[in-house]
Amino acid sequence: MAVNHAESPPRLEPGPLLAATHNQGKVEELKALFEPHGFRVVSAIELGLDEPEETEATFAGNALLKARAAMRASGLPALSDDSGLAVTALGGEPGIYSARWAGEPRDFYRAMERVEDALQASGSADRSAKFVCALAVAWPDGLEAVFEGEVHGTLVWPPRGSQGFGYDPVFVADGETITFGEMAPDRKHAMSHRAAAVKKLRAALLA
Ligand code: ITT
Repeated sequence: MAVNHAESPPRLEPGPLLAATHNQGKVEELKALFEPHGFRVVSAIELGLDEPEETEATFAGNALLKARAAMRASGLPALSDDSGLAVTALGGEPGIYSARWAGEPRDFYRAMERVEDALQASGSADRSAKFVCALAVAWPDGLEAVFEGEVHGTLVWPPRGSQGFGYDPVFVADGETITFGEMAPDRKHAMSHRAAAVKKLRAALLA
């Protein structure tokens, strides 16, 4: 899905690209996905930008909010990523609250355990889930665009693997036997929710 708030959004010109995220795992993945196309990804962490409060109710809304805040703080076109794990038997939770389920300071083993406990308590045998990623771009002239990607799979317990970040060690994509946590980064990048969103963004905004 591409929700273009612009009649015809400008092209993204290869060069420096401000990644409006404070999550180092996302920065690494956005680098791997964009740098082969001529971009040099600079993150909000490197620029010391403030982290805005995520007050919207959707992935796309929060992605736009983060891109807008970084664009205003830097004066540069900004790319943000709002993403999360939506578990079918939990009615889509933790969804936009995926980072918040890890508490402060963030502890993703605890977040994965919380998902597993909720699944057990639900009594459901359905362990299906999906990762969702909304990528938003905000330009200094006020134009904006959002692109969403998903990957469907199953949750396993206990967690397996130390690659990736967040909930990767409990997620097995459909058709795979190993978790994203056990998978080489290039292979995850060929099938992930983030890669699906990047593909749509590239088709719309890159020459
Ligand atoms: P920013 O807002 O600064 O970008 P964040 O970590 O707070 O960083 P989100 O609010 O979008 O980002 O939270 C998304 C969470 O969902 C993230 O912290 C991960 O735990 C999880 N997540 C998203 N994509 C993931 C992926 O590819 N693999 C594993 N977990 C992922």
